[in-house]
Amino acid sequence: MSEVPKATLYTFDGSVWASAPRLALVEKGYASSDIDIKTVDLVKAENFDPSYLRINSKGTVPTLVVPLLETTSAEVATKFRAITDTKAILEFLDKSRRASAVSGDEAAAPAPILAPATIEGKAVSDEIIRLVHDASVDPNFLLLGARSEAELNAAKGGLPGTFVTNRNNALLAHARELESGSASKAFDGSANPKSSAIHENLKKWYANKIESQALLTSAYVNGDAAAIAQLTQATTAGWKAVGETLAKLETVVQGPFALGDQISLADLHVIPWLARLGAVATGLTGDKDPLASLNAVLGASGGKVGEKVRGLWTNFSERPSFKTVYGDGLH
Ligand SMILES: N[C@@H](CCC(=O)N[C@@H](CS)C(=O)NCC(=O)O)C(=O)O
Repeated sequence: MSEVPKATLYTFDGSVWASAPRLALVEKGYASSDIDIKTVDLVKAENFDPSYLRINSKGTVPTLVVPLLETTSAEVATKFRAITDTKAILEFLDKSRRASAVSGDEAAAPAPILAPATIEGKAVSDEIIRLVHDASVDPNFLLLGARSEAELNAAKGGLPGTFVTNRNNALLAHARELESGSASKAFDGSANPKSSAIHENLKKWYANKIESQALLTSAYVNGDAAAIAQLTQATTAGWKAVGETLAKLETVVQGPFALGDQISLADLHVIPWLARLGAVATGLTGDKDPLASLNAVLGASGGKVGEKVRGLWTNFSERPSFKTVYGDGLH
């Protein structure tokens, strides 16, 4: 008997947004055998491999590849669909395990429903998720950003430096490989029009990605003075925006969790965002308490972590899901 096709989660332990489905798997009570987990090492820039871009053309994690149920009969090869957006992945994981019967274990506790139950709740949830995913408060940029030349020099010697350098080298190497190699041939040796189109698309993809990384590359790798000035300005603006977003979150978070007494999908987006910002702030201040560090970093632009958000963090950090994902430290 052939095995039931499983979903695969492409993830990375140090990733902000891949932490959201990892929290969800624990909160929903998924067993480790329910979903295959594959690591895409972002520090080694594995997300830029052509083989990964075929799965997720954005080259980001998380990705959840799910079997399409209607094609699972024995005669038809199973088809798969890739979900490449964190919000959609969490919604899928929430719906797919609504009842304990999924694992065939009737004695297992029923999985909690994490989607908001009311229209008003959904509006609040969507707003919270939109706020923390906004490009102006991108936690990945704030990891790599620097508010001063001194901060940039410290970052160069640490993980951000390795990350920017590895990404740049990987992108240049992939682009070079495409320049030198010809498009793959069809079985009969003739030029395969489909693969040559793929080849051209990949070339464009790498060119665009290199362009989108130009500011970081110029500041970190080339030490370009204008790029450093632009990076420090953008980073200072980013932290100011974080303060403003925290103030908005304070008005929409219900307490003790995002939507009230029960955890919900919104918490699973807020926690990874706060965890990363807390980790970066801890690195900048040397203070072990992530929220105190965050307040210290935000202080310069008048921002702070309010009581509702602090309560959400404190309550959530007691949960087994948090300990599973952040047991080795915040990232
Ligand atoms: N909008 C996407 C963003 C995902 C994302 O930015 N993931 C980061 C890791 S937390 C990533 O893969 N970055 C790699 C890159 O952009 O090269 C989502 O919400 O899923």
